[in-house]
Amino acid sequence: QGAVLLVGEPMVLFTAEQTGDLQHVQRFNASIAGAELNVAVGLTRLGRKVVYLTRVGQDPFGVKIREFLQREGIDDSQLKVDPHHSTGFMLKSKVTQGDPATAYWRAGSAASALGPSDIEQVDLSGITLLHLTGILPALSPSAAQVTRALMDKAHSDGVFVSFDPNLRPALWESQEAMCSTMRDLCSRADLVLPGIGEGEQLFGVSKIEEIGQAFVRNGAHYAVVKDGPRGAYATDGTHAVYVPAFVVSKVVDTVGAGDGFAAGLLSALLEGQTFGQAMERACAIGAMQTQVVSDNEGLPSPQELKAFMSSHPRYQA
Ligand code: KDG
Repeated sequence: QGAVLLVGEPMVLFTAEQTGDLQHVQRFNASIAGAELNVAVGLTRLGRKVVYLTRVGQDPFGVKIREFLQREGIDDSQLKVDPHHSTGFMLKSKVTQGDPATAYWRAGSAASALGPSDIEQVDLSGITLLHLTGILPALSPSAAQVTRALMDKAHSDGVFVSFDPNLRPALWESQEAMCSTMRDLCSRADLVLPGIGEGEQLFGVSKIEEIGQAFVRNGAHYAVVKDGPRGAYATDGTHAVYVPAFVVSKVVDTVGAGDGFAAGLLSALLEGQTFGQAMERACAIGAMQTQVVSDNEGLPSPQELKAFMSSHPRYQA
């Protein structure tokens, strides 16, 4: 079984233990975040071999991230310690409804110092799938070069590339720069995983079918469009399938749901499931991840996934 390679920025995440504006919170709980790392955790818990490539600083946060990878069983041989930059971290507010607020300390971080030299030696021979998101190219020009170079290398080595736009306007100097880079990167992926809002921002269309078509016309072979608590839609430009989401009684925190979705989809596709089946698993894990405050603690083992899927109803319009 081939491994999955993910590249991105890991951060220590301090989640508020009390509701309210971040500047007034007195207690925070430390865990680990990072979109690609969340997907890595999800895939590993479902039994895939996963390699995570990044840089961390020579500091306690870097050590904490390495220990986390080891505990989760993620291959850390491509985790480099950069003595000249620090590990990034972030705060997240606690909410009773809606999306939480976040604040980042990641400008000039070790991961933003990733550059072409970090991937020159990377051997893709044991890799089946490369998964990247739009966060990596937002970190710095050199990290954007890494994103493109890895995608090109994957293509020439016959490695399937999946890409989640994961738009983070706060990390870009302008909306135009973000959108043009994203359209270019999305055109280079085999599979893209946008949300509805991302389709609207990148292509100016808002119906789920139109968004799927726009991403395929832009160059991806498959688009799987996420519609949050309602479900997801996949198309290759000719065929299409819509899958309703799983209903949960209460959402605790939406962050990480898209990464859970990606882990579910990719793990199932790698096992040879159809897009329809893979999207069911994706929707289930996305919903499970909304039940916890951490960005990845809701990602299930195969047993937990099975139990969830057999005990939760599906969304009905
Ligand atoms: O998708 C979840 C991520 O947003 C979170 O874990 C932190 O990578 C992160 C980011 O940049 O927001």
